[in-house]
Amino acid sequence: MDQTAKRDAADIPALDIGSVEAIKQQLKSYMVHNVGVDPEFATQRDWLYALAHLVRGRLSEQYLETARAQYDADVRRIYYLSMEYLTGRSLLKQLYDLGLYDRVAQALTELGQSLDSVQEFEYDAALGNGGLGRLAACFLDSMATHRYPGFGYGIRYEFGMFTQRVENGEQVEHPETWLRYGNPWEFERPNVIYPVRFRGRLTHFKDESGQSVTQWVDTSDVIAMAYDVPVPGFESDAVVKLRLWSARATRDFDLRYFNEGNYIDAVKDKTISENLSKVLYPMDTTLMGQELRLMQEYFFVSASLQDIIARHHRKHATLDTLPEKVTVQLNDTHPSLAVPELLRLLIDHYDYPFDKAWQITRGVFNYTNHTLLPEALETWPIAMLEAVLPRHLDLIYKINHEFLQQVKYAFPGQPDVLSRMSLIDDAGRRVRMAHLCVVGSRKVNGVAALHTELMRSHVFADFNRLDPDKFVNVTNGVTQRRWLLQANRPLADLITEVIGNRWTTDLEALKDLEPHAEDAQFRHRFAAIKRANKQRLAAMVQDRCGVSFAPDLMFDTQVKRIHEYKRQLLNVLHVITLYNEMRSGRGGDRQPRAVVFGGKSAPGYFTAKLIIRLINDVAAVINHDRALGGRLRVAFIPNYNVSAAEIIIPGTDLSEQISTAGTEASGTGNMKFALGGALTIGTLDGANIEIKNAVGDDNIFIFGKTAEEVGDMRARGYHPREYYEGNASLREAIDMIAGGFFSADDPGRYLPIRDALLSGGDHFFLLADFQDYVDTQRRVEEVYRDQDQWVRKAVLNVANMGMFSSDRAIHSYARDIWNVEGLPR
Ligand code: 4GP
Repeated sequence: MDQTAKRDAADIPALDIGSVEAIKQQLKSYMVHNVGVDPEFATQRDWLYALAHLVRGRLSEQYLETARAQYDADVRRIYYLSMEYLTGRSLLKQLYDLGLYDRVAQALTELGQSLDSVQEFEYDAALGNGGLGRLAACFLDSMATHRYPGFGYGIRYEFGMFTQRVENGEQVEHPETWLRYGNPWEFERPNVIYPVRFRGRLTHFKDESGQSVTQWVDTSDVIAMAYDVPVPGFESDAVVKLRLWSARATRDFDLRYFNEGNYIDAVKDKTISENLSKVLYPMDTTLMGQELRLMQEYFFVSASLQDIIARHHRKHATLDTLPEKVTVQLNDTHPSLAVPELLRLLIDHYDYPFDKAWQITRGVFNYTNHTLLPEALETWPIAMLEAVLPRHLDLIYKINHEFLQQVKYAFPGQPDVLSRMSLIDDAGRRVRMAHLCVVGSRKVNGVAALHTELMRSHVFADFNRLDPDKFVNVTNGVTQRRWLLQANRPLADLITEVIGNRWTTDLEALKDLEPHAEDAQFRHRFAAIKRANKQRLAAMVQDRCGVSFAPDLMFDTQVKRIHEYKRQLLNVLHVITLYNEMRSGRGGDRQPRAVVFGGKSAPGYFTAKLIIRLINDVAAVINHDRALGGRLRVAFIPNYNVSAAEIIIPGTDLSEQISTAGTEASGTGNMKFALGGALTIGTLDGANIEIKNAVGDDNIFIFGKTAEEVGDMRARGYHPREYYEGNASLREAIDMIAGGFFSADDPGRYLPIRDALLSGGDHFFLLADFQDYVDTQRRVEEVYRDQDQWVRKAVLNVANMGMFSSDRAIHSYARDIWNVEGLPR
């Protein structure tokens, strides 16, 4: 090739999308050339695909520019390893990011379409369960916006989070076929493939120089194939790549069987291999310990590390510099096998001696912990590891040996410390993956101040004594682009009109709103926007639940995964109490309210599913009780997901964040609600504490025992029955549930709930916090009745959300953990 031809090939062509007219032409062209449909007969979904492909084309241009700039600057790269990405829909996000929203809306209108309806055809990408998956999505957005050289790795699940339907009041899971029409955002990369090895056995021998060598042989292999999804930043021209792995069989058919005429067996192997990326495990903060899950974890970690190494090696021709040029963030312990996998690749494929390989490995990783619940800390049976990943088990033993030497030296004569810190549990039967992550990482972080403190003082107390500098806090954050700009455009516009738009990339700018809390006209407009958002939510509730909500009611919302520690049941006990008071007139004049619930339960979590059913049963009784005159309404919105959240959160007055203190690592819903102008009723748990500090005690409703008090009660002995016996309204509510008041067709249905509270020990201290919760709800009502005061507080909440941006979180990861800077514009 001559030089001119080379230069020509290197030019990245740019799509013309500068005007409405040009966009219209492009859309028609994409409709014909990519979708293959006559624009005259195209459906709304066809228009969605034409548009998505056009936008993806633009993102691809930007990605290539970003990649070139990063390569040339030889940047230190951030790799985010996560089993989960809860992205939701992407179309509107990309249009806002590229500054194309208005032009595209206009172009579609001129083509006889509407952006609003077209975007409804996009499926939510729900490759995650909840908190940590949504956090990963916000983090990619912030990295792209602030031009950090980030790169995400995960799994392209064919079936993401299940669709939840409510049938007969019960959660029923249906598979989510989000790929049915293809994912218009991804690029398939049949050339980017890596083998991932499983099972087999180890052989040991000495090489010519007398060094002992271990070989992993006779493995069964699966191919990991890449799909790339570009994630743009807001007005940044930078794009972060999310690379998702899909499992392929190494051979499509086993020819041996095929030749014997056994066609079915010939494809069986293929099916088994491809199961690896078939389905997301729908459990959050719980452990399931199944072999397929272990294999998924290893599958994506191995492919990702091979890819990272290949990229580094191409440029640097050595792996000695890996810690200098690469930092890998482990999102929870799910990718913990990355530690022994990197070690293995260095030793087995690049001939590093153990010590040097271990030194490199330890310089690369960092680990984020997302939960302290003991039942959620992953451990894997040694027998399973031995069968599935024998080489990794071998290396884990070596790491452990090395590490325990160091512990012995640091804490001489303390064998109990050794057994507490070991990577292997006391019975010698399981590997503690969190310990593996801590030992293999440079930095370990918690996700809110209290959580990090508890991590240092409890689960990782010994590790903290050994190496206190390793532990840091990075409080979670959320992206204001999705949760304010996109989900709450009227409020975003009002804010921009008043203080300018700096907040879109620097949320601290919201502080300038503070004086406007005193401006009656501003408050009036703010309140009108809330009212319109409530109407939008009411329409959704009507549509999905058949329940009417008048906008004058106080909209009181609890949406999140259903889990005992999050205490949806405490909310239900309050709803029943309110119902009893309204019916009897006992409680005086109460503020009418609409209570919204939403969230999924892990499919095998009996109690959580029973709580969903109870909510629906309670809702049915209350909503049909004419005596109430519509003063109390209750709805459970099925299939809570990112798209539903975008409507529910802006339409809420009161945000329920009521977990038992010391159990919710951070929460991020709490931040999204406050940013949307809701007031919080919450415990001193997770990031609620930091929200309280930011907005001030007068602008949040705090109740309940502190983490310390809960710990003391647990240590002293807690007797929930005393609360039951001593509190008439609590007793009445529990007796109604247990006596079949809400389940006349099956009066004993909720006995397990009473038993869990009264004889089972009430693990999450609902009864201890009940009265304080009820009293605090009364305070909420008093303030709500004074709308002027309420709106003032709501404005102050928004104004003080500056620190809860995922931008701030990413800047602190970059500074305190990654040691990386964003590229200049
Ligand atoms: C969640 C935590 O429960 C939540 O408090 C936190 O805000 C979120 O991670 C992000 O850090 N944990 C999970 C999980 O999602 O699966 O453990």
